[in-house]
Amino acid sequence: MTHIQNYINGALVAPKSGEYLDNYNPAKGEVYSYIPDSNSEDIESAYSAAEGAKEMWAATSKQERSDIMMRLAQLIDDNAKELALAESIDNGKTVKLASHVDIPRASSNIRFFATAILHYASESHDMDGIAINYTLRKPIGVVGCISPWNLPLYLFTWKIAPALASGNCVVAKPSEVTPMTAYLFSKLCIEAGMPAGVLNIVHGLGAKVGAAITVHPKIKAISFTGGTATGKSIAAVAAPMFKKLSLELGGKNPNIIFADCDFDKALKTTMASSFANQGQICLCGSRIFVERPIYEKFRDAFVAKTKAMKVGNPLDKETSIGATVSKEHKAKILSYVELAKEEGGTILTGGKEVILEGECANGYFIEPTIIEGLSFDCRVNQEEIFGPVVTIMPFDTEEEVLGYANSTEYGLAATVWTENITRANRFGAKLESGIVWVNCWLVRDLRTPFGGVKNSGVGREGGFHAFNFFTEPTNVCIGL
Ligand code: TXE
Repeated sequence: MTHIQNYINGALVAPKSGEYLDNYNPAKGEVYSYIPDSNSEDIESAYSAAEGAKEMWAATSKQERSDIMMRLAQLIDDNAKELALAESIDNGKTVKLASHVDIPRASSNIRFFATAILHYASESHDMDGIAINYTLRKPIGVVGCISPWNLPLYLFTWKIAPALASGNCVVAKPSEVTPMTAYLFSKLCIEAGMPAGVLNIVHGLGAKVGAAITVHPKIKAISFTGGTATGKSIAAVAAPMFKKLSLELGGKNPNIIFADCDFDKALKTTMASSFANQGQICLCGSRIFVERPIYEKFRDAFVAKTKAMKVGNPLDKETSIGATVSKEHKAKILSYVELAKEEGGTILTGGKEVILEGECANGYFIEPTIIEGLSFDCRVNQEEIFGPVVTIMPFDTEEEVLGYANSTEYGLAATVWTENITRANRFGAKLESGIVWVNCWLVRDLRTPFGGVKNSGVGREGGFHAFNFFTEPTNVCIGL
């Protein structure tokens, strides 16, 4: 079985401890590879490699940095089939989703920032003959990128691409739950001619390796995507060290469907926004609010389509719901279904684990689940479940549903379905959310600011926002 290696100073190396952790295939519930059980010593050697390369990389022209990254993007495309299969096996998502979303977006991320850097500029301020100011935007130096298990290569590249393009060297830690594609990616970095030390990938446990990055005195910025609780612990360490922090955290996103919506489009898209990636996307709409005149019609159609979804082997092209990512996460999701019953909910469909025949008999599968009859402020409607579980309820007025939508501690993304564009603009502006989709979901322009408010995070990724995070401005004022 594969022993995943760290990627440090341009080479694939074993962890200094020589220790490895089990890496599971969630569709089979079995160990299929091993991941380095790295520690702070591995982080120190990754940091030293990055420190040793940072002057060179910062002095490398934007065009040369872009060229290397474009070669890397092409190598992702050339190896898309192998990467999609690896992502599916490692995460439990369908190979269909990995092929259509995860891997193409990984190369888009690299390509987008490799080209955006060629257009990134700053500003100058003329003081009417007294002085002229110009702003330099210099790379920070060595930065830390920590990414989660739900969209492994997609979110890993989303973080490292702007950091690298803007001239930083990176110490990166993918999730220990899904390390495989970052490992395969490191081999592509070698093939693309990425200079040694520019990108370093250290695998291992968050509390050991992620924490070692966060606390390292010379890693001056941390870009993190993951759970809100983890985000809090990272901030507690990094803030007193005056590190720059980008935190993309959890969500509990409302999907608000007005009676004047395009019914068929709203229903079709709600299937995806509810259950894509087994509901393990921070942007999924897990709280569905439907205006009363169409509530029963929508609810019944939604339940019928959900019952028809196939839970199965993620490698089977007929499968629409794959495995949840781990035994522990499956148990967490099912515990919320039990809580929903205690809080007075009715399970309209799903709610149980699925035991498949054959090679996936020990996998971590859950039925897509719809729950009705809960109050807007119960725990199941306030806490992030991060699984194929949604709640649905009717509403009568805009004010009522706005209160429901804004009632959680989160504010990442919201979806609004209405053909009334005046209402869409008025209502959308009142939502406490970093992203509002109207009559669509997960439509992504990589130039736009991406991130949440409240407990969904701090800062914005995407486009020049990402470059602003990974650079430090210096204002130079020339007296005339
Ligand atoms: O995230 P974690 P997980 C939510 C979702 C999920 C919960 C936990 O609710 O159930 O977060 O998921 C590293 N210092 N989202 O376990 O634990 C860890 O190794 C530094 C939403 O994936 O936050 C991994 O690489 N690093 C989210 C990364 O942090 C630490 C997507 C994320 O791990 C660390 C995924 C520490 N103390 C989960 N502890 C989204 N917004 O997309 C862990 N890590």
